[in-house]
Amino acid sequence: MKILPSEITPYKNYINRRKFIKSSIAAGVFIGASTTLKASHLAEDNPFNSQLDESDTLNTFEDITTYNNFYEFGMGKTDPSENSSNFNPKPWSISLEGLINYPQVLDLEKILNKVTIEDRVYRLRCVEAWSMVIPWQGFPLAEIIKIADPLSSAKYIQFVTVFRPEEMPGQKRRLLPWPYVEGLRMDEAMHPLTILSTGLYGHDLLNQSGAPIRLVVPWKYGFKSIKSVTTIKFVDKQPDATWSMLAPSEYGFYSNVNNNVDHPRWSQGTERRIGEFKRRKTLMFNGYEEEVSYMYEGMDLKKYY
Ligand SMILES: Nc1nc2c(c(=O)[nH]1)N[C@H]1C(S)=C(S)[C@@H](COP(=O)(O)O)O[C@H]1N2
Ligand SMILES: [Mo]
Repeated sequence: MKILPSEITPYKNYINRRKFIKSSIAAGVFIGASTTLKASHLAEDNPFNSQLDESDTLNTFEDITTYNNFYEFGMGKTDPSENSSNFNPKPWSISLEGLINYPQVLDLEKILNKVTIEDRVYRLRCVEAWSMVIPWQGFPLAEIIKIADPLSSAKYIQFVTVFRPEEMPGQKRRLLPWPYVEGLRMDEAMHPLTILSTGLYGHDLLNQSGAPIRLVVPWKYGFKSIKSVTTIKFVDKQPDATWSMLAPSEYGFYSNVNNNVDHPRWSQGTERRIGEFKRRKTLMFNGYEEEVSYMYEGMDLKKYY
């Protein structure tokens, strides 16, 4: 798909614009004029983003929207941007199901009226050992969980991607068992770092990025960040997740970024940042260790990979 220049906010303008927007963003990340993010430029009341390395640089809008994994549109990295123009993400609704007090189908518009969109600059680390730094717009998943009001028996959440083979050519082939599904433990789902994203670089998500709404869990391998979510189901047992179902010895349910636990076929010790040539050392929990490691205390992360 061709992106019309008029449709996107060029990332340099985005950064300048963000510099001048203040009160409208509740926990907005303050981004300096340069594209290099320095900890000192980040809002003090947003401790989650202060993990950004001095050496982290935002990936360009171009990189973020033309190098994707979204098998519903094909297996190649440029397939999602090339094959997703027939996907229509509007209107959209999300079905809240399972062990909750308020099962309902919610229009996305209604959801967006109830939440505050925040800026969250996160690293995304793919299990294939490449990574990006992405300025997302979104809101904590916890806000949807509050609306659903889970019963105490709800221990996990399963997420389901829309199934529309007429609009998603990859779904006409058996590349994966469709629809794509993913899951989180309830504490992971409630964690303030976990967001549902509706945009990046100040622009609504393009189809290839998971329009109109996708999960982002920055301390886990990219495949946990399921795209184009239509169903959020609260369950009492660890739910199926597409990649761990397909190849349980390669992809675990937790899939926390862990430089000490290699993929059976390659090392997870280093990664290639898209747009760079040198390899970087992969950080434990993708650099979010301080915020998230407490959830895995006492767990053998080699067993629960
Ligand atoms: N529905 C769906 N969600 C998905 C995928 C997919 O194939 N289908 N790929 C995952 C993988 S492997 C990664 S690395 C991220 C990539 O997100 P990005 O294209 O925004 O970088 O999306 C994840 N979410
Ligand atoms: Mo991935």
